[in-house]
Amino acid sequence: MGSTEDLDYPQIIVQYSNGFLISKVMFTACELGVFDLLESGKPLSSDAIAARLGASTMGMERLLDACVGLKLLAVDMTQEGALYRNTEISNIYLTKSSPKSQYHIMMYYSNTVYVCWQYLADAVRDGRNQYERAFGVSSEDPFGAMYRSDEEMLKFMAGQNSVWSICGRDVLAAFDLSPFTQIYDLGGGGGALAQECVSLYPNSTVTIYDLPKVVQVAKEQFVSPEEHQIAFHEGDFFNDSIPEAELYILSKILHDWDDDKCKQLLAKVYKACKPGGGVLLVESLLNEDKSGPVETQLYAMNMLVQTEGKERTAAEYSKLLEAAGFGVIQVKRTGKLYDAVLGRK
Ligand code: ASE
Repeated sequence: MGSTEDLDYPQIIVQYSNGFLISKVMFTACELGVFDLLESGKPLSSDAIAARLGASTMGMERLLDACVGLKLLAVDMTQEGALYRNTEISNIYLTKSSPKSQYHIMMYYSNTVYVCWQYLADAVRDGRNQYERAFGVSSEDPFGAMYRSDEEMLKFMAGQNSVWSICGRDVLAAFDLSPFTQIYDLGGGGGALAQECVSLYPNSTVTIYDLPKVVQVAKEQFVSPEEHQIAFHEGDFFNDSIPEAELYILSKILHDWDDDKCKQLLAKVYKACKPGGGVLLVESLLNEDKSGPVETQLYAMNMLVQTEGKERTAAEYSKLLEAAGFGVIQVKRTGKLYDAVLGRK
């Protein structure tokens, strides 16, 4: 038959049905601080963990056992009973204070994205984001909705920053960007990608261009004033001017917008760009026939639920760049979540 699928026990159906249970177990263990408590390396009993985290023994024991099943925790049977400890992966990615921590993006998924996905069927029927139904806020301006409170904005910025702590270097190293010293990161948010950029290209200065309230939070909470290679510019890139520079980074920006808005923005960037300069798109690329990667297809669903945009193929991004005037377009797939497309003026 050529299929490994047992039709009496359809593994993928079971796995996919349980997918959200798995996500929620991991998110909840993060939220309650299980991995942070076990970071010191000392194995603890479920009683001790429950007491320290102010949780019920019964609930905590069940959560810990599920984490063991998911290989997010390990357990040792001792005379004192079961003792739980972090795995190496949990120590690196699930604790709050690790440099590669994914804690903040998980909290954003768990508390915001998860709520929007409750209305996935409505999003498919309506063809638009679901802020109205999910949070009772107008969905006309997607970033007005996403940044509906300072707390939501902060959670989004911290979440995006955690993504760059594991993907930033690869997308910036995909091309040799050392000829560009004057760089603008449009929609640069919390600045983690800018920080990777100045560390990888020590001769560069990166200006984070973002909405005034985003820039304020970035300065206060994310980028140290000692970071002299990073500057800030407050503005709305659709309505305000974009200063001249050699390279513009648009990382996960175009996927938030429809083709018309993307063309508007890229035309503005082209005008501002120095001759010989360029634009670097950082996005998760769909295969040309849209057959995958599945992570990108799922992100495309999320763009439907949360924004006005979509995920695109390399050819679609190239067309947008060409329409704005950019030439010599190069595409580099990194093999990780985010890829890079470079266009030159
Ligand atoms: C955006 C990126 C994200 C807008 C909304 C978003 C992410 C989550 N919500 O530009 C991060 C990427 N992850 C997914 C699921 O798309």
